[in-house]
Amino acid sequence: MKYGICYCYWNKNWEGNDYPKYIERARRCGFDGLEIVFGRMLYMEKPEIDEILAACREYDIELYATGGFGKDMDVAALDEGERERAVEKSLRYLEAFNRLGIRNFSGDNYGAWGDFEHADKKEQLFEQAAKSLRVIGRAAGDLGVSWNMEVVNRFETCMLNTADEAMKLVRMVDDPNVNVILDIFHSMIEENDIAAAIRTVGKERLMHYHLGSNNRRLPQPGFMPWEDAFGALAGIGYDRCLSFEPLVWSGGTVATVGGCVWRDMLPAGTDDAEMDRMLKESLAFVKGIVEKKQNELAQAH
Ligand SMILES: [Mn+2]
Repeated sequence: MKYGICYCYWNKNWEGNDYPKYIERARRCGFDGLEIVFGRMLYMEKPEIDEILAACREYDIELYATGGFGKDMDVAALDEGERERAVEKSLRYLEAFNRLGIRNFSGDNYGAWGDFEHADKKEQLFEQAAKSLRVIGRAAGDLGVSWNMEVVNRFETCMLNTADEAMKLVRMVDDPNVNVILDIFHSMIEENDIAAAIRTVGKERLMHYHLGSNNRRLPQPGFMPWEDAFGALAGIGYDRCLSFEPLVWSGGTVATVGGCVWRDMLPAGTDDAEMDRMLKESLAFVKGIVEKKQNELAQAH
C-alpha cells in the first residue's frame, strides 16, 4: 500500500508555489505521495517543473493531481460549444500532468463541481460526460494517466453520489483510463454500506482512495468505520494509494472554495512540529488497521 498526503493539510490555500518543500516534508512524515490541486499546473514554467521533478526523485515521492472543475471546464455541459472547450482544456491539462510525471488525477473531473442548474436532466449530463470522457480517456491512455472520477456527497454534485452511479458512468465511457476514486468522508454521507461501495467499484476500477474523519480532520479513532473500509480494501486486493485529505484550515481557499471550514479545526497554538506529529500519529493509526486487516485476510486463506 502507498500512502499520500494532500498539500492542503499544511496550507490554508489549495495551491502554492512551494511544492518542493512539501515533497520533502511528506517523505519526512512517512508518506509516499503528495497530492496537489491541478489549477496552476497548466501555467507552470519549466524551472518550477524541474525543481518539482528533482524533489520527487530525491525524496522518492509520487505526485498526484486532484481538484474540482469549475463551470469553465464543465465536460458534462449541455451546450456543445461549452462542452468541447472543456474537453480541449482537459486535454491540455493531461499534457501538464505528463510534464510533472503525474499518472493519477482524481476529483470532480466529470462535470462542474457544485453546479446544480441541470440536476433535473441527469440522464443528459451523464450522456454529455460520457461523450467527453471517451475523448479524454483515449488521450489519458496515450500518456499513461488514470482519470479518476470522485464520488462526492449531494452538496457537491448532482452526478456521482454513490459507487453505483460512478460505475454506471464508467460503463458508459468504457475506457480503461477513466476510473473511480472513493472518499470515505463522502461515502459515509451517501452509501448504505461503505464496504459494499468499495466492492462495487472493485480492484480494476478503484484507482485512489481519500481518507478523512467525519469532520474532515485527520483519520483518528472515533466513529468512522475504518475496519469496514480497510477490510473491504484488503478484500479486493487494493494496493494503490490511501491518500489523506484533511481540510483543517479556515481563512483561505480550502475553506472558502469547496471545503466549507467555518471554524478552527486545529487545537489552539498548533505549530509546524505539532502538525507533523499529529500527521505521523494518524498515519501509524491507519497503517495499524490496514495491516491488521491484511493479516486477517491472509490467515483466512
Ligand atoms: Mn476527496
